[in-house]
Amino acid sequence: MESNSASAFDIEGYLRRQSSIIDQALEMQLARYPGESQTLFQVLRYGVFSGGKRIRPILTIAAAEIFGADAKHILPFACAVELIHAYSLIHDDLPALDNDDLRRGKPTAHKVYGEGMALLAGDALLTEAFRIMSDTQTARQLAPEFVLDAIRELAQAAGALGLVGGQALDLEAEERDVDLPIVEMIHVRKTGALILASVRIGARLGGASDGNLASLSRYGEYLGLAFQIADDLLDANAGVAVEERAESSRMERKKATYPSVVGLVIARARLAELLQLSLRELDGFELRGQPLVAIARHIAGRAIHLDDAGTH
Ligand code: GRG
Repeated sequence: MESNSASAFDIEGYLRRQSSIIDQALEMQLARYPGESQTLFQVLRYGVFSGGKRIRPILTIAAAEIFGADAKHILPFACAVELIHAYSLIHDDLPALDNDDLRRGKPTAHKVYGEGMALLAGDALLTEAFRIMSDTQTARQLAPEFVLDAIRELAQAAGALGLVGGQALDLEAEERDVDLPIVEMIHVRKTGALILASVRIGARLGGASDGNLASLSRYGEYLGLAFQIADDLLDANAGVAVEERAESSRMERKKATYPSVVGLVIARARLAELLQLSLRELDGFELRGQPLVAIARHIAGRAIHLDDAGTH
């Protein structure tokens, strides 16, 4: 039995509505960089408006709304989270890192605009995120200590102990065999840190008590790991054994993934366990926690219900 019910919640509709609100807010935040003027601005927009699901900023808004926050005050911070995500993907796709030609079914930024421009667009997005959060207009709407907390949370998640550190560990792991604790550590930093920060930033800006922040932090931690395991399970192409996935760039580069270390069955069981653990943390929020419940189920659900051939 799942510990929190969200069966009546229309998650598809909710995600659609929220991602359109976030797209509009991103348009507003990036309005100073008109797409047509300078190549750098075109690359920025290419990275941000190319079909991302906006899961992280949606988590930020959903966490803040638990505590009755007005989404319009939270949106700049949600945008900042998405810009960090967009930067990380542009840089991750570069030849020096994952060397990917496609992202969301489209040519990667460096394939379209060249490596130098893609590198600079990532740098600009990273910096822009912090400009947006520290903008005086934005900061005036909220208590200064909340704004500072949000900035620190995002800096921590993006930095050497988060995304960048996780990516560095991942790079080193290509050179050697890795065990499960190492794979988890990479996932927790590379993928989990930003998802955790997305939830914590929303909770902090919403004014969560210490106890509620602790529950939501555990939810974010479980969800962050679940997100990566689900992604790796979905990536284990339909009908092809994990060991044989030659066409996936992650496998070509001998990337450490959860299914490749423990196998599909155990990875799926771990994902189901993480989903239950994350949902348990939301029990106390009752109806107000429904969006977060539904998001966790949405992220984990598709990958848990894959069969061994990788089909639904
Ligand atoms: C380059 C500093 C730096 C970090 C890179 C995020 C990352 C670290 C690498 C990206 C590649 C990868 C496999 C990341 C794991 C996280 C993940 C599954 C990202 C994709 O997230 P989605 O599905 O992306 O939310 P969309 O396309 O919806 O925006």
